[in-house]
Amino acid sequence: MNKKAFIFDLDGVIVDTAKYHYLAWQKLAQELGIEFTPEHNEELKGVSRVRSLDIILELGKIEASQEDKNKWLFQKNEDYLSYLVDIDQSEILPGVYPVLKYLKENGQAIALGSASKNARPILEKTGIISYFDAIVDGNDVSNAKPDPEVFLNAAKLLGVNPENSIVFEDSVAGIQAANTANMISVGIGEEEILCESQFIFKDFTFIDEHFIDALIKN
Ligand code: B16
Ligand code: MG
Repeated sequence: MNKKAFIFDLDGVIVDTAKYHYLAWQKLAQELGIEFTPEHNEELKGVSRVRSLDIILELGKIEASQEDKNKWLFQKNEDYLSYLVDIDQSEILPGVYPVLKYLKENGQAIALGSASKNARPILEKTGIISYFDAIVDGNDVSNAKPDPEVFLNAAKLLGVNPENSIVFEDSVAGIQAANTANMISVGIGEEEILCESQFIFKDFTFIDEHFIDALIKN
């Protein structure tokens, strides 16, 4: 049997926590008097917390001390975590669960490849952590997406070559990371934004078993 590595990004792919990141960043931006729109937020998807703050401060042309930055990073994360208190499996995006189940039933290797340092509690709360044979998150990497480190580590942990790995991603930085890693990139979201991905689907409800079978066989 062909064994491939299926690597899932978290925010915006498995769960819709991207909206909570947005709300938490927007609150901080407002407090700092910076205009922060959903368009700006696209640039933050898949990007580390530290880099996200820098992007927002650049937007507002604000130069800050490390002390202030640490304070704002903490505050943003506290606000973000407050949205996660009550999350459960209803937060899993449509079509994701059947794909995870199908992959498991067909003996495929599954990993998480996320920039988030909050990934594990999210997988636990949504009840799907047992589907993952490996988890690589923001606590495990030194180079953020678009660097391929997170996906290369995930494939390595699964014992599968990058060429036999498939990445599901909703961010431009993540698609670039997958392409650089020499993996198959599957964009989840809008075609205009994720035009660098090899395949693109609006969401997981458009991914059927034939597509998964083809990825496994080829
Ligand atoms: P945290 P992903 C990313 O997760 C988010 O897309 C990005 O917006 C966020 O800044 C980053 O995680 C860090 O998250 O603050 O929880 O450590 O999409 O790579 O799963
Ligand atoms: Mg994402």
